[in-house]
Amino acid sequence: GEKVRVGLVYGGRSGEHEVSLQTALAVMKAFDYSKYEIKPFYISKTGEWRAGDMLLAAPAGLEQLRLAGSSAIGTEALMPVFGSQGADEAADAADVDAAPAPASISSVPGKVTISSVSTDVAVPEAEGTIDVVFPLLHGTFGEDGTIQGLFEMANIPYVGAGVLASAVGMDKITMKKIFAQEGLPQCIYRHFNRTQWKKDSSYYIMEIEVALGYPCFVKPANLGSSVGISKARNRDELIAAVEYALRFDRKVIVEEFVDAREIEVSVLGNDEPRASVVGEITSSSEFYDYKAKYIDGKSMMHIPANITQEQSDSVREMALRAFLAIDGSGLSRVDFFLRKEDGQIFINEVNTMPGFTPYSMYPLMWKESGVPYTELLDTLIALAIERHAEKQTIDYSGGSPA
Ligand code: G1L
Repeated sequence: GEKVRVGLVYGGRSGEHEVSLQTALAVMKAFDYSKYEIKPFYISKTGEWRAGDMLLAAPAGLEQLRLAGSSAIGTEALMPVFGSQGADEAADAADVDAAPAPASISSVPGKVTISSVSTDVAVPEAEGTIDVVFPLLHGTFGEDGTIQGLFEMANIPYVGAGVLASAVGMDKITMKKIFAQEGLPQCIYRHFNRTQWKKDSSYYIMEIEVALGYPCFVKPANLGSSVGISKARNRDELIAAVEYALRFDRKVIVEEFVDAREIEVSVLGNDEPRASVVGEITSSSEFYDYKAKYIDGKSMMHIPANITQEQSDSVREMALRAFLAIDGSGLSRVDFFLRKEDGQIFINEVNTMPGFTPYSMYPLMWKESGVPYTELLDTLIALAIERHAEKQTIDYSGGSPA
């Protein structure tokens, strides 16, 4: 039958631009092209979007992914490109007036814009439409959930977490509040915003010293990357660490130091998620930082982790609870600390956009659990389509008569 048309969005303005590109290439190489066609969407570091031609086979290398030959498109252009498949149902469900106006993409030299009246060069509809989109990047606009919101508005199925889980997954403070409400064990922490710190730094310093002690870890609340994180061994270092973290976010979280092993689980599914075997990360660096993770390659993965059956069961159960608590969908990697002194398990974070090359922790834990990379892609796409289909059954009329 017909092949599934998958839009792959990658690049972006974040610091993980290159990681995203490498991941996109790995994903493109792993797809089964007898089942899928891939339409690449590249977002440059300046935030410019480029749409490539539909791919019937994997591209040879990274450079081709930058789509140098294609002209820029405005994000508005994504509405007809992505939205055409959902527009009919949307028009049926909504008032006729509220239905999206038929639109076309027109181009002026160097730029493509969208207009409800056809102007210069119209892109043939069948060329551009896609069935599902794979967003391989962090939020284009700084906070996460933004690109997911764009896909929601265009009514196109997309892989992974929705708006809420994506946003929660990026905010360490909100995430911890949800974990606490779910009764998940966590390390001790304090948090504040820039204004609170400016007004009351001595109060927060005292709180941190009494509740957490030294050393402690100071982090921007925003989990975009590990930039802005530092370890404080005394009051002077704490103040410097907070000021540093405030360069990257307006909210800061300070966590107690836990001498622990780092344990991770992959979760896959929507409302009935499954947990993979448990893995462990060991690092030679002082803490599992950006450099150790991506540059030095000093960290090591151990799958399965060398822990007891009881510990593994407990970690997997907590991972599923955490996933459901943040309203996860598609996938998440859930990270834990296993305290060395007593074996206590603490949840650290849920990552809705984990590393995703075939050599990353998330896919490797599934591989060890019997789900190879290509099957993982199939499952994620099926989950995206299922989730979208379920949403179509929801009554958004506000209860008004038909
Ligand atoms: F689309 C998924 F599956 F939800 C998804 C999205 C993003 C999986 C993994 C990622 N990860 C990344 O995009 C990245 C960490 C490679 C770059 Cl930010």
